[in-house]
Amino acid sequence: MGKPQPIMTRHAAKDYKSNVTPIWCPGCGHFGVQSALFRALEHLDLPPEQVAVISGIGCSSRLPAYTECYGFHGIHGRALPLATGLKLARPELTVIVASGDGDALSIGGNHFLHACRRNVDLTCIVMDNEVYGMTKGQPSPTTGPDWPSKLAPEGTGVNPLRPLAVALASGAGFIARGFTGDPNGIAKLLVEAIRYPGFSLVQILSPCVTYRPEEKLWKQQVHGVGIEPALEPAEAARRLFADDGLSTGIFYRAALPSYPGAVRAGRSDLTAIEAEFAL
Ligand SMILES: Cc1ncc(C[n+]2csc(CCOP(=O)(O)OP(=O)(O)O)c2C)c(N)n1
Ligand code: SF4
Repeated sequence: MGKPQPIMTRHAAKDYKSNVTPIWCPGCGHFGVQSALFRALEHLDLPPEQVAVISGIGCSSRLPAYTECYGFHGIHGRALPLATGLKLARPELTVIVASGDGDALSIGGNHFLHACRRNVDLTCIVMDNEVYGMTKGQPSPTTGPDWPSKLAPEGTGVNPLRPLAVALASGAGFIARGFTGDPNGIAKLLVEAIRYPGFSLVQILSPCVTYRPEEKLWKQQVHGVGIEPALEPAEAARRLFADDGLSTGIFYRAALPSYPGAVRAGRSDLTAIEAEFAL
């Protein structure tokens, strides 16, 4: 028996990296997301031209420019409808949304709900730093009630939204959380999420070292979810409501029919469609 041969991949992580230098602050959590995404794409050996990274506006939303994949740096909060249209028109592409907690859950909150329930085969990454980083530190929907900022010196007094629970209630079938300090762990989550044949949500705790330096402590606080993904929504809901917001892993993976699949199946029976519209 000879030595086991390493599995050769055609694409290496570096092949997905563009020559645009990120302008993120040194130490920003979003660097870890970029690196994890490239590792996941390498693992899946997806040709860069078969991948589209779609974003809105925010520091997190700059990610498409830093990849060699196709991309669209769109309008604040509108990455999901853009990505949905692209996936329906070009179902052969792997479509990934790069978003922030502000982009996905504040201005884009309505689109988030409907992307979850439509179950189009997309992977939505929400880089959650519990702040609007790009516009210099305003509270976002995931900011805790007591965090003092220039806009709300005594805190907003408003309870944070729970993105994973909202996604579950809205019908998403794949729900996970990662931490940017563990790029290998996030890469594994992203591989699973991209393979999932429907809408997959990966919230990634991604510290904003400039406006929320205390988030560097997440490194000591995150912990694995320590249990296999729930298969039923009621069990997933129980876990998500008992969760402290710092556990990482896949919470829920359901077998749901994805929307483009249904559209393709419908399209294939042309005779039936013609008969339906016959005068
Ligand atoms: C229609 C519109 N409203 C507001 C803004 C200003 N704006 C740009 S980015 C942003 C928030 C970004 O926060 P987040 O998505 O959490 O990303 P981060 O910068 O923290 O990565 C806001 C409010 C805008 N560009 N367009
Ligand atoms: S402002 Fe915050 S989110 Fe934006 S690049 Fe700097 S550290 Fe990252």
